[in-house]
Amino acid sequence: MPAIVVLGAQWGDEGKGKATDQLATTETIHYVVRTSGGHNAGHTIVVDGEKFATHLLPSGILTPGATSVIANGVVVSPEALFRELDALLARGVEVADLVVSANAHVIASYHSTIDKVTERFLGKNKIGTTGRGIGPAYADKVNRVGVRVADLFDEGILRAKVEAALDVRNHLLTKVYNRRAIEVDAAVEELLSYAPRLEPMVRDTSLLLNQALDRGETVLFEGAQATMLDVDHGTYPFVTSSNPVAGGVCVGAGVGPTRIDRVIGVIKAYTTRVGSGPFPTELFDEDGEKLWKIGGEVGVSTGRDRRCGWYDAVVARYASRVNGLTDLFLTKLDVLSSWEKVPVCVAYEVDGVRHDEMPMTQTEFHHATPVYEHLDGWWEDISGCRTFDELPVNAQRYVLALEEMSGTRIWGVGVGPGREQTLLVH
Ligand code: 2SA
Ligand code: GDP
Ligand code: MG
Repeated sequence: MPAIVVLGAQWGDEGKGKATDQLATTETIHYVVRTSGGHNAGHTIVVDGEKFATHLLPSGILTPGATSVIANGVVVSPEALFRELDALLARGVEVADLVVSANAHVIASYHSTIDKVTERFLGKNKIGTTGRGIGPAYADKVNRVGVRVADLFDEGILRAKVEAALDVRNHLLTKVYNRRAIEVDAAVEELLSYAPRLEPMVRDTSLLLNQALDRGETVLFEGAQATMLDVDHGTYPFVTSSNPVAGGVCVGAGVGPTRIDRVIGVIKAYTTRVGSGPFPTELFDEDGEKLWKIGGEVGVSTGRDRRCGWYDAVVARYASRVNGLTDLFLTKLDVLSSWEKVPVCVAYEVDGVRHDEMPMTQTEFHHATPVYEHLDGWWEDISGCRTFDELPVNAQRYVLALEEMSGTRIWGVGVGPGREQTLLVH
């Protein structure tokens, strides 16, 4: 299987880090590639009881022998990149080789300032961003005033680009937000300071990856954020500013769609969401609190509490469709032990009309209420199960019912955060 995509099928934090790591332990992976987002991601991997969190770095950084790639579609904060690398090195981790695309856009500290100021300005209408500057950096890219990694190595070009970017930004900051202007000299100096350490990592990553695929090597594209946070296919405007869906992988890596062999959607056995925006199965009762508590639902990058709700098969079917999923990897089944009945959303009702598929408009989605089917629960602790057959029969039935409702085969099931806590279903 030379080109495999792993992506989020819900609103993020489904366990993509664990799924990526799982693949890396069962197959020889030559490259692990990030293609969208930035250090707003937080992917957790637990190896021999030791916990690691990656943000901008691909999880493959922990897989010796695999090269980690930050491709053109990513927005790169050099400051966050080095901070993350240094933290791993300080823990004595053997980090894999890392390459960064010359065409990736750069996040400077002014992007993060603008992100936070904008959120404050929006008040109760805020998106609930991570404040990492992701949206402003992608906005500069699309406005054609972005700074790319290659620009850090030519001071003249860098200065001209920063001037162009700050011209627009400073107008907004001073005239609309009533803030001080950002100084061009300070911004250029900040960005130039990263150049010497970054330069040896910079490559044409599209060429690198296509050549690797030509040789028959295995490339794993590791998604960040998720389908429902996609700027086109998610709950706009409560989304991130990139395309975390499967199609975004091709754009974000410079790899054609005909090269992708397998697309794995990672999905929790229930649902969580961070930040603002609609979430039909969200719970505001003791069940929600129980999921939050047992699931440990706290953001890996910002420490924010995640909103919790039941599994939503409409979202799963939608994710299968827009991503062309070949498999699902179902995580956190262990969290559901100890419910008499487990509700699963099979459709929505919008203004008295039943919707079996995602409603066409966001207005309808905001008004969607879940139609639940109640599946039999189980009480046993399943975190020690290592084969599908060892699961209590109701847990097996739950997995198979989800598979049927979601329309995509479930390849693996997570029963705990550890590398070994995975069951293969098929
Ligand atoms: P942004 O910062 O512009 O990308 O925010 C826009 C929306 O995207 C959501 N978002 C996320 N949702 C879940 N997990 C994310 N990563 C971290 C993690 C989150 C954390 O893996 O734990 O630590 O808080 C992530 N990144 C972006 C965000 O909540 C906004 O709704
Ligand atoms: P990602 O952003 O999709 O990589 O997911 P996060 O790392 O943000 O959040 C997933 C959380 O669930 C992490 O704390 C993981 O260690 C944990 N996790 C992943 N799979 C399982 C599982 O099957 N069971 C349990 N209990 N925890 C899991
Ligand atoms: Mg996460």
